[in-house]
Amino acid sequence: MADDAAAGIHGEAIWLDGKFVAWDDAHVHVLTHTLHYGLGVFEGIRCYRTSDGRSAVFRLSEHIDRLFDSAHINLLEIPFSREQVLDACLETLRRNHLDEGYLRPLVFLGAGAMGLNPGANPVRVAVIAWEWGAYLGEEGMERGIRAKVSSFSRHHVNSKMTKGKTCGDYVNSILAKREALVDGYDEALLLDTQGYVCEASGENIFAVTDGILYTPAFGGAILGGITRNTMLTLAREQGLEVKEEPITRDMLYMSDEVFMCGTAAEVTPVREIDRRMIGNGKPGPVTLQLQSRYFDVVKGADTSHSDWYTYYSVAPL
Ligand code: PPE
Repeated sequence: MADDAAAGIHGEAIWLDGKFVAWDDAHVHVLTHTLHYGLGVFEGIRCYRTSDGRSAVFRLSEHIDRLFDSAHINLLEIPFSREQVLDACLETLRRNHLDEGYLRPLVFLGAGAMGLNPGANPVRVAVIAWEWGAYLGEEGMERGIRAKVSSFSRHHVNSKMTKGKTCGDYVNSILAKREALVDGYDEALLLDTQGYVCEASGENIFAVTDGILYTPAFGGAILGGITRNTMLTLAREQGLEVKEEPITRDMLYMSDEVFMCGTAAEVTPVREIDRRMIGNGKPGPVTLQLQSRYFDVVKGADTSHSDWYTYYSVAPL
């Protein structure tokens, strides 16, 4: 497909509604309900080649659980079991010969009725996999990125809910991201409707001040990031004091360190926000330590969390 080719994404096979179809045959009808109204849910999952030569999906069962939670929140009944979707993820990696990469399970409403009562439309499921490098760039990963507080607020918790990874939510993320890029920044930071720091367009946010790690609480308008949970776990293990509480934008400006994290973005330092340098403008010691521990853990150099891996193998081409 021309669009996919332009994006550099192409593979062998896509799992669609219970069976594999060739990559170029994974079409949907233009009456696909989600295409019109955005009610669908998805996941983003990474897998890594580990130190011992095997490949492992990172925190697969937590991502599958969140996919089902997202569907539940949105009254979408997935016509497959958790186990079936989990197996589909592993088989999609094998069929596409990916010993490292990114998985995208997508639950969407198919064609049928139009209008805002999609009760009878089929709930469809796809699993796609591709290679994905550093989401915010290699340079950003090493030197830190420049972020801008967006003119767009994150969704209010009751305008639409915020704990599901819902397709339509990403209009808000795309508006914020494009605004940030057009204005010469790398990423957008969104405040909630009360004005407190919420999250970035596709990442959760952390700040370090006087050795204490701060991040907005799960009970706010944030997505409950699985990487966020990993960082909190690793930070506590390293004896860091962690505070999940409201953060203002000026608290970020005054922080010693700021970083963002997410499955795609992994752990990316922030060196500047709104033309204010963060700390000395370089990734700080706490960020660097957590970033390196994160990569050790996901790549299996540090196996202290062996329950976070689902190993799989890919036949050589
Ligand atoms: N907040 C948002 C809004 C978000 O989209 C993500 C993930 C996170 C936080 C971090 O969540 P987690 O991955 O569980 O740590 N964003 C996904 C989609 C990125 C995309 O461009 O597509 C991702 O990182 O996979």
